[in-house]
Amino acid sequence: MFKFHIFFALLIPSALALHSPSGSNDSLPYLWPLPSDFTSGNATLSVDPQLSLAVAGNGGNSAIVKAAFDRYRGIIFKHTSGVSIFEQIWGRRRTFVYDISELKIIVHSDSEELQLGVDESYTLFVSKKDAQSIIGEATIEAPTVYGALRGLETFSQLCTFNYETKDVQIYQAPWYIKDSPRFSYRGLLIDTSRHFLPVDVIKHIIESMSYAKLNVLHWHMVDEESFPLEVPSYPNLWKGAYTKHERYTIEDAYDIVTFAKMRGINVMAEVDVPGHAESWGVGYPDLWPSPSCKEPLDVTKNFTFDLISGILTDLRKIFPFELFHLGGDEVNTDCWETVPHVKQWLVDQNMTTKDAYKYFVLRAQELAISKNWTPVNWEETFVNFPEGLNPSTIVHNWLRGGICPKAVAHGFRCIFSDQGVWYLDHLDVPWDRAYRADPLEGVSDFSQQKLIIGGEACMWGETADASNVQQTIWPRAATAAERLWSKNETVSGNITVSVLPRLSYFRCLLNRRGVEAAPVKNFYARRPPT
Ligand code: CP6
Repeated sequence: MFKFHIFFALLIPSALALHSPSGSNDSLPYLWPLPSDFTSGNATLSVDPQLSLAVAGNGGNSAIVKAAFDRYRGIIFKHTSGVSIFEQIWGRRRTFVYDISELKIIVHSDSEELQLGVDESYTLFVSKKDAQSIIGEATIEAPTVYGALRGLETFSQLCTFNYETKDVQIYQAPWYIKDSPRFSYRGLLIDTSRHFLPVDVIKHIIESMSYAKLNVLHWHMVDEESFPLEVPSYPNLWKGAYTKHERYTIEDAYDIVTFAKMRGINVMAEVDVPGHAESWGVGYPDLWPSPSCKEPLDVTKNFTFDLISGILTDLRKIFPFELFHLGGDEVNTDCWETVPHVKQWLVDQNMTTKDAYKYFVLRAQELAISKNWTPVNWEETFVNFPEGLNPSTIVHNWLRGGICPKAVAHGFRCIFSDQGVWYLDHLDVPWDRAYRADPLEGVSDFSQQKLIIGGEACMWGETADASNVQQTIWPRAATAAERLWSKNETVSGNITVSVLPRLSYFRCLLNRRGVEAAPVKNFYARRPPT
């Protein structure tokens, strides 16, 4: 009987791990997001806290790889660094012979160019060096440094601290992982207009995004409530900040972009026009059509477009990502018709207010394109004037009803952010509804599917600031992250059994790494009994 139990305790977890890798079992670790292809075994390997890095390939000497290795060493060996107090007090030396003392990272390309569609694939081997294994103990191989970063994240998730033996172990070895993302655009929106987010908070969000393999920070920088950003060409704009302290200098923005690049994350800036821009007029009241009509911005003046051009020129110098978001959502033009000079201009131009809205968006697009940017616009622009938009436009979905199938049928690229599933300020969306969402829903044609570049979870700032932003983002942004990285099949079957334990594990992993992720089944996601 005793033997029987031991036998099953040892056998069952690894058997389950082999046949149902995303299934529920007690044997750790769980990977999030799930790699696209992998096999594992049933060996346990220990990892040397003095783990060293060996690099190879044209890109092996990248500072991005070295810095990432140092960061991940800090994460993996949280418990084993420094002089052991155990040894000091109990006088015993706990000596280990480690299976893995070196991590080899092979990066083929020396290009550190980070743009949409950069190759993020990697392979990761972890095996004991013995007669059976030809290939090294722990090896990441990737075409680019950014693939290597994704591989490092996966490697760190394989490493777990064993509290009995007090060393870091890798279970279920040997591992062979071959991984690449399902979508190239895997975003998270933050909004620094409704509440200011300090630079360190933004960096913490970026760091946590890298744990879930998200790769675009969509920075909705300014809006009607505040304009926190320094624009050197128009220095009065940030008079629209809440206070002198709630501001980002150009250096801050550059710092954030650089911090993100080190983690393989692009920063897409958004300047939302012509609606959502009231705060601009605090510094430049001429942008307001009238004192009682503060948005949409004054469509009649060249000054409006000169200023937008100036912002785009300044931002181009510090945002290398090819995508720039021009907003264009929720434009209510009613008050344009009540301001005499705007009304007269509409008559002179023979334009309706809708024509003028289109004229504004297209002129802003032309400015962005002339500065070598690809414009992204919220879906209302496509709904209102699908024929006018520049063909390079990326349509950004946010309303319910699925605009992406229509946008890609028109030949536009599209980003999925349906508010019914991926709006993080909608606290009543349970994790499984967010998880079931599929950016490709309603698109069956393969060439049209290709135009859906990915999706984005949106953390609007009305109800989130530095005090609660991380616990509102996580864990639900992680559901979007897995749907955007892993194969679509992870959603099939009973996800409460096949996904929930792994998601819960990931949210605790976030907590262990200092990210204030909320419980998966939080109280506000549950309706009170009726
Ligand atoms: N701000 C801007 C917002 C929203 C949008 N644009 C928004 C609208 C509805 C909901 C959440 C956010 N706060 N500029 C829409 C894209 Cl439910």
